[in-house]
Parts: sequence; C-alpha cells; structure tokens
Amino acid sequence: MERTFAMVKPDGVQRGLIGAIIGRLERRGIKIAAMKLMQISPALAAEHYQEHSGKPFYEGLVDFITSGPVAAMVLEGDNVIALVRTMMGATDPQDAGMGTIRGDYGISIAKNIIHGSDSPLSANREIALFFSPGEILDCSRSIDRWIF
Ligand code: D4T
Repeated sequence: MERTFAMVKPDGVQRGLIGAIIGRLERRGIKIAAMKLMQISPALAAEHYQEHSGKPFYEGLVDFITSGPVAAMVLEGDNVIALVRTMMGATDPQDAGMGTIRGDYGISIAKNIIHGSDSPLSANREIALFFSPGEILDCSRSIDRWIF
C-alpha cells in the first residue's frame, strides 16, 4: 500500500482545524501510520522547502511554517498520494474547489492549511525527513477489508 506525508500547517493548528482535517482523511478510509505535533526548525524548513529556495515567497514560507506547531502525519492507502492532493485542493485556496480542504477552510495561498507530498519521490523524502522508521506503525485495521 502507498504512503504519503501530510501535515496540518501552523494556521490550521492555531485555528483548531486538526480534528476536522484528520476526520475527513479518516472518513475517506485513509489509514494513519504515524502522527505527531511538532515545531519545525529553520533547518528542517529549509530542507523541506529546498525546491522553493530563492523564490520571492521563500522567506515568508519558512517564517510561516516555523511560526507554530504543525501536526505531521504518515498516511497509508491505495493511491494515497494523489488522493490526499485531490482532497487538499489547489495550492491557492482561491482556486480550490468547494469540498476540498483548502476550498472549504482557506483564503490565502500563504496560509493554505495543509501540505501533502506531490509524488512518490517527495513522499519518501518527506517521510524520512519528519519521521524515524520506528515512529511509523505497520498495523492492520479490521475495517480495511471493507475499504480496500
Ligand atoms: P505544499 O507544498 O505546501 O503542499 O503546497 P503545494 O505543493 O500545493 O504548492 P507548492 O509546493 O507550489 O508551494 C509550497 C507552499 O508555498 C506557498 N506559496 C506557494 C506561497 O506562499 N506563494 C506562492 O506564490 C506559491 C506558489 C504555499 C505552499
């Protein structure tokens, strides 16, 4: 089964949206394999967002992502990388469809509530950045046969 990395960003945590967002993922049938509340250091932010280094929004992005706790997760499911991206909606909440997380909860591209890996390569890289292997649980749920 595929794995992805996702996190509720500092704006989502401050606004009390962790439960609402995780609830949507769980109700879809997605499995949580790891989860923690953490504060991202400037060094981890620089690694995570290395592809954006040098872009005009980069400094604001690093300031924002390190500004408060995030809820970091490893999620599991069939095709879960694309599934979570679809559930998140477009990067800019102004363009995100109703029914998506960003479309329902966000207004600003700089505060777009949730991150999800965009490819298998990013998922592997980001999972390893945020979690040690021992923090990721490999347990089956009895309902899995009704979902997958
Ligand atoms: P993340 O990486 O947060 O899941 O978002 P996306 O994958 O949907 O979008 P991204 O990598 O292009 O952007 C990363 C992050 O930067 C913020 N951002 C982006 C911003 O503040 N201004 C901008 O112009 C862009 C393009 C939002 C998400």
